[in-house]
Amino acid sequence: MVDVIALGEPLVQFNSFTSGPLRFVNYFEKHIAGSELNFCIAVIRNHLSCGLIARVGNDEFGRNIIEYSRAQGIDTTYIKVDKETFTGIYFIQRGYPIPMKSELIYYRKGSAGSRLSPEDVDETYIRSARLVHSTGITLAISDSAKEAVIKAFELAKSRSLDTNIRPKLWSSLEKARETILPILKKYDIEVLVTDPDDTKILLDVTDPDDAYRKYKELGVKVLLYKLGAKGAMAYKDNVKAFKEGYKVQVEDPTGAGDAMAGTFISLYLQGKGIEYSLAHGIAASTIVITVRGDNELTPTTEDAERFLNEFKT
Ligand code: ADP
Ligand code: CKP
Ligand code: MG
Repeated sequence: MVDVIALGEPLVQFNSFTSGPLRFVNYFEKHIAGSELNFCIAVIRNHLSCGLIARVGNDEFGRNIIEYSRAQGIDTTYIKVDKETFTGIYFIQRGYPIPMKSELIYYRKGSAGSRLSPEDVDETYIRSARLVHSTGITLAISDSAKEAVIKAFELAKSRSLDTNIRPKLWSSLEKARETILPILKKYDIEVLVTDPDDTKILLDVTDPDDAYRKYKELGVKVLLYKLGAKGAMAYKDNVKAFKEGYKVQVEDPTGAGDAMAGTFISLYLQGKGIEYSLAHGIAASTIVITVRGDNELTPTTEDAERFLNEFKT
C-alpha cells in the first residue's frame, strides 16, 4: 500500500545532445520519463511512497522503464507488461526555434502505455492510497486510458490533476476542454495543477485570481498556477502565495511542471502550508531545468531546503 498513486504513460525519452533542429542532431541521450512517472519520483524524493499504474511493452524499453522506476523507489506492482505492442518513445528538440524552450516529438500512437484501461485499476490498491494523481496527457492518449482515470477518481479518497494539455495529443482544443471540464466538475479535486495557457482553453480566462475563482466554483480546493520563468502561485481558502522564478541557465525545461507538482502535493499532504510547498516546488523545478532529463535531479526535501537557503540570483 502506498501514500500516492499516479496513472499515466511512462516513456523513453531521447534528448538531443546538442540544441537545434532534430535533422542536425547526431547524438541523443536516453532518459526515462513521462509526466506521472516524473511526478512519482518527486513524491518519493519528498519522503512519501508512490505507485504508478501503467503499461509498457514486452521490449527492452519496457524493461528499462520498470527497472528504472524500481530503482527510484516507485511501487511497480501495477506496471503491466502488454505483449501486444511497443513501449512509447519521444525525442526532444531543444532551443530551436525558441531559445530555452523544448519541443517534444512523440512516437507513441498505439503504444502499450496508451492501452492503459480500467481493468488495470485495482480497487483495493486505489482505496488504500491517500491521493490519486493523473494528467490531461492520460486523458488524451486513448478512451481506455481516460476510463482508467475515471475509475480511479471514482474510488479515490482524494485526487489531484495536472491539466497538461498537449495540443499534439488532442484532435482539437475543444475536445480537450470537453474531456477535462466534466472531470473537474464531477470530482472534487484536492489540488489542481495548471497554467494560463490551459486555463484559457478550459475557462477562457488567464488572470490567476479569475482562474482561482472559477476553478473553486468547480470544486477545486487548492490551485497551483504555474507561470513558467516568472514563477508560480498557489491558492487555498482565498489565501494566495506567489514565488518568483529563479534566473538560471536553462538546458531543457521539460519536466519542470511535474517536479513542481509532485513536490508541492507531497509536502501539502504532509501538512505543510501552501507557501512552503510552493517554495519547494519552485526549487525542484528550477534545478530540473538546468539539465537534460526530467527527474534525475528532482531534489529531496532537504536538498530543496539547501537550494532555498543558499542559492541567490
Ligand atoms: P510545465 O513544465 O508544466 O510547462 P512551467 O513551464 O510553468 O510548467 O514550469 C514550472 C516551473 O518551472 C515554473 O514555475 C518555474 O519555477 C520553473 N521554470 C520553468 N521555466 C523556467 C525558466 N525559463 N526559468 C526559470 N524557471 C523556470
Ligand atoms: O509538463 P512537463 O514538462 O512537466 O511534462 C513533461 C512530460 O509525459 C515528459 O516527460 C513527457 O514524456 C510528457 O510530459 C508528455 O507526454 O508530454
Ligand atoms: Mg506540465
